[in-house]
Amino acid sequence: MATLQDVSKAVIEGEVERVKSYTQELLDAGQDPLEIINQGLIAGMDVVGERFKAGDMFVPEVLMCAKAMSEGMALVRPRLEGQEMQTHGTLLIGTVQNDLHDIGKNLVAMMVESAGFKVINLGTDIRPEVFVKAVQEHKPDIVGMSALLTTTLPYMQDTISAIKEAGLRDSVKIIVGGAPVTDEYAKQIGADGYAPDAGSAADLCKKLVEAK
Ligand code: B12
Repeated sequence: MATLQDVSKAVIEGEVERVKSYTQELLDAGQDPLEIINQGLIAGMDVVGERFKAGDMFVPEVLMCAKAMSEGMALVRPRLEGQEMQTHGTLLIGTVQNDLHDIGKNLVAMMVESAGFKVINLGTDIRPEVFVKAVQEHKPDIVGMSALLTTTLPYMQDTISAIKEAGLRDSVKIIVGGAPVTDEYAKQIGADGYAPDAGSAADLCKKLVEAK
C-alpha cells in the first residue's frame, strides 16, 4: 500500500507515472485528498524547491518534478468536492512588455503554485496597462514581473508607476526577477522583493503574505 511519503519521494524524483499510481492508490483507499496534496505532493515540491535553490537540482529535473506534481493534482482535484483548498494568497505574474522569455517565469509560477498559492499567469510581453487591468480584475496579493533583457528592464519601473497611478500600489506587494535583475535594482525601482530563483521566489511570496 502506497504512503504519503511514497508520493513525496516520487515527486522529488520526477517520476510522473509513480506519482499518478501512488496518488490513485491512496485516493482509492480513502485517504483525505487534502492530505495527499499537503503531505504528499506539496511536501515533495518543497524539497525540490530547496534543492534547486541550493544548486543541487537543475531546470530540466525541476520541470519533471513540477509535471509529476501537476499530474497528481489533476487526479486529486475532482475529489476535493467543495472542500476549500487553503491558499496562501494569489500571485499574478507576467513577463514585461517586449520580452518573450518565459521559461524562468513559468518555473516561478509552478513553484509558487506548488507552495500553495493561486497563480494567475498572464504570459509574456505584458504592457503596464495590462498588468493594471489584471490587478483590478483579480485583486492579487502579489504581482510578479520577469524580464530577461536589459532593454526590457525599464518596463518593470513603468509597470510599478502605472500600478501607483491607478491607486493600486498599497493593495499589492510587487516582486521582480530574471537574469539581469538584482536586489539593488529591485530596491531602486520600489519593488517589495527580489528572488534569484524559483525556490526562493516561493519563500519570498510566503514571507510577503505573512507580513501583510
Ligand atoms: C531561451 C532563451 C531565448 C528564447 C526564449 C524562449 C522562451 N520561451 O523563454 C528565445 C529564442 C525566444 C530568445 C529570444 C531572444 N533572446 Co534570449 N535567451 C534565452 C536563454 C538562452 C535562456 C533563458 C532562460 O530560459 N534561462 C533559464 C531560466 C530558468 O532562467 P531565468 O529566466 O533566469 O529564470 C530564473 C530566475 O531568473 C528567476 N526568475 C525569473 N523570472 C522571475 C520573476 C520573478 C518575479 C522572480 C521572483 C524570479 C524570477 O527564477 C527563474 C527560475 O529559477 C538566455 C541566455 C541564458 N543563458 O540565460 C538568452 C538571453 C536572455 N537572450 C538574449 C537575447 C539578446 C535575445 C534576443 C534579443 C535575441 C535576438 N537577437 O532575437 C531575443 C529577444 C526576444 C524577446 N523579444 O524577448 C540575451 C539577453 C542579453 C541582455 N542582457 O539583454 C541572453 C542573455 C543571451 C545572451 N547571452 O546574449 N531567447
